[in-house]
Amino acid sequence: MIKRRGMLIVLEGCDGCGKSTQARKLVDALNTTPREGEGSLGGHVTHAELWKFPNRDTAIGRLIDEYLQNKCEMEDHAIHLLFAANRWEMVPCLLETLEKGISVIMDRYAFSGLAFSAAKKKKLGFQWCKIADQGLPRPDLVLYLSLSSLEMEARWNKKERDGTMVYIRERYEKVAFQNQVQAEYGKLMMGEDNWHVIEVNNKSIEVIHRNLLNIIKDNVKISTEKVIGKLWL
Ligand code: Z5A
Ligand code: MG
Repeated sequence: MIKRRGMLIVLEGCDGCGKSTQARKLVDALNTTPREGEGSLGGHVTHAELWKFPNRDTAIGRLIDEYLQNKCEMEDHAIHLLFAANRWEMVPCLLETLEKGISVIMDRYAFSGLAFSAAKKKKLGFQWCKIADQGLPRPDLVLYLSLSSLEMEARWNKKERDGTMVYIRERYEKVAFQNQVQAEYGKLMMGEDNWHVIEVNNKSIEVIHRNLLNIIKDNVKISTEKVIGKLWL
């Protein structure tokens, strides 16, 4: 019998497009989907965990949190490298989790790192931004939630974090900047076979959820048989 690993599934998109909402629902769905029979994933996914970047619980993550909340300033290259370090510090645990056959639903990953840094006015350079994340585990799927700027701004005041609603406006929550971020995401997805763009304007949470779950179901068998790849290598 083939030993299957877990899937690495990343949710990306602009601020407030519904990543955290959908990530939580996907984990719940994967953990309660019947293993066999109708509607099952054919026994390919054993269990799923929810991960999030930035991971604000580590020492590096706490620095990032202060920066995002405008409690401190940081040079653009330095904060970019901290975001990347915050991912690298979790890699051993991530690989171990996937090897155990547990899937990871990842709420933001290296693509946020690149899109947000490259969108800054004092451009850091797209290629320079890529280097710090090169070699990270490559996601099997990147689910990109595409939301218009108008709807995006309306949602900024009602965000969920760790199960509670928060009402803080963070550093990057400005429409012009988010439009530039979306343009950088556009460059990132070009030519990639693991990206799926999901239009979420005026769609209910439930409709989007079913859409995402179907994409996962279509890819689960093939992904869990493959060796995990390395990002941008
Ligand atoms: N950042 C970076 O610069 N470099 C990096 O390497 C990384 C990140 C990893 C913090 O991220 C910032 O860090 C982020 C990028 C930067 N800055 N910005 N902008 P974060 O992930 O912690 O960001 P956040 O503050 O939690 O926001 P968010 O994650 O972008 O929001 P979301 O998760 O996409 O949305 P949500 O919380 O699920 O939903 C927002 C609201 O909309 C909420 O009230 C929902 O109930 C509602 N919602 C959700 N779906 C729907 C639908 N379908 N219809 C109507 N309403 C909906
Ligand atoms: Mg979120």
